[in-house]
Amino acid sequence: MTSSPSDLLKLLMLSTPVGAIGSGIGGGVELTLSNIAHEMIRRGHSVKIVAPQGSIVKNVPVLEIAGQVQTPAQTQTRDEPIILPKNSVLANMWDYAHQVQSDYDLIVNFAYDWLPLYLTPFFSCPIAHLISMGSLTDAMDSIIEQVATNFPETIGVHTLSQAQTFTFADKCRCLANGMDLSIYQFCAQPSDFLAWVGRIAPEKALEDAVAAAKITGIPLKIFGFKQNEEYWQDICQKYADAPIIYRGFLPTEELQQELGQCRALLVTPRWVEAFGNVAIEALACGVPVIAYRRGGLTEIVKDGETGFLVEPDSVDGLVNAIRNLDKIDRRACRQQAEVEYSQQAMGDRLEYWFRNILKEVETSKKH
Ligand code: HBI
Repeated sequence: MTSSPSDLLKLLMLSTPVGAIGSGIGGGVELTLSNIAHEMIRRGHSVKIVAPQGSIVKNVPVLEIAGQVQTPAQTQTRDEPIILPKNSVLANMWDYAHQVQSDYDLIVNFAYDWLPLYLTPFFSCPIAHLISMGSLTDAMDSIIEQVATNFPETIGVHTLSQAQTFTFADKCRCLANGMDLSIYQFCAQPSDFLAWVGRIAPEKALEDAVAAAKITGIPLKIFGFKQNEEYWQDICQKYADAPIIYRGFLPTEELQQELGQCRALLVTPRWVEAFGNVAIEALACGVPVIAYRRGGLTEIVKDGETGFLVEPDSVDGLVNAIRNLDKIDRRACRQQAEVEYSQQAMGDRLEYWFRNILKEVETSKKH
């Protein structure tokens, strides 16, 4: 049953297959999915989430699917073939979606995986794909391009810089991101800490933030899931005397409590961050963001106003920015989050995207 673009929608949202929602393995996309689900429900749409066993999303029905989790795409080489394990949770999730698709107006895919994109032409229900990372592998690039070409409007991304990592940037719809800012408390008077938040893995270059903490002598609080234990151990060995405190992977409520008290968030990506949820979380608490001038962060941080954009991979650049932090007004940081990244602002962008997809379906039916 398809609805006209202006009605309330029955939405089926399929999560990332790399791990349960709430485990942290899914990184930013876990938060993105939960925020979007909450905002769509607030607007009166009905939402059901399909996700790996053990997934939890507050106040949203989750259908948990068993099966073997998927290899994280960012650990793969560019020419790596598509890998589907036995009893793949990804395949099981999409088998379920195929069975129930006639109960929904739109399926929203949050997985950065080949299968959902390949299956798109075999579904009668329209599918909106929220692509959560930049270009990583040839197989993914070509299947995303195929869907972007054959199903116009259905490829959503977070930022222009993320879209520009693909050759078909013009076919991608930029959505930015957004979150429930009421969870994030503004903190005017910080303690003498710096913060780093994210999956602890090589592409996030935590070592640069640790090096900057060592040089400035300002303790660095590290929050996030230890995705790569060996990488963590290497940093601890190489920077044995750096003032770092590992705080673990905290739920949003606790994270924002500690993050808000920091003087700045350091964001040190080696890769093109599609967006930078952690940067919005920091801004929402009034915490300036010091980030490499690379990827999605360049479209978030207002250099000199809500933080600093520094020369990519330059620890000295980070140190210099840290020494200029008193130039930043913490209220300007909170203000930017409210204007650009509220749940409502994201909800408007999402609804507009969904309605364009459904309009496109209507028009293509007429021809
Ligand atoms: N890898 N295969 C795969 N599928 C995903 O959905 C995925 C991933 N790696 C990382 C990831 N999702 C998220 O952490 C980012 O999209 C934010």
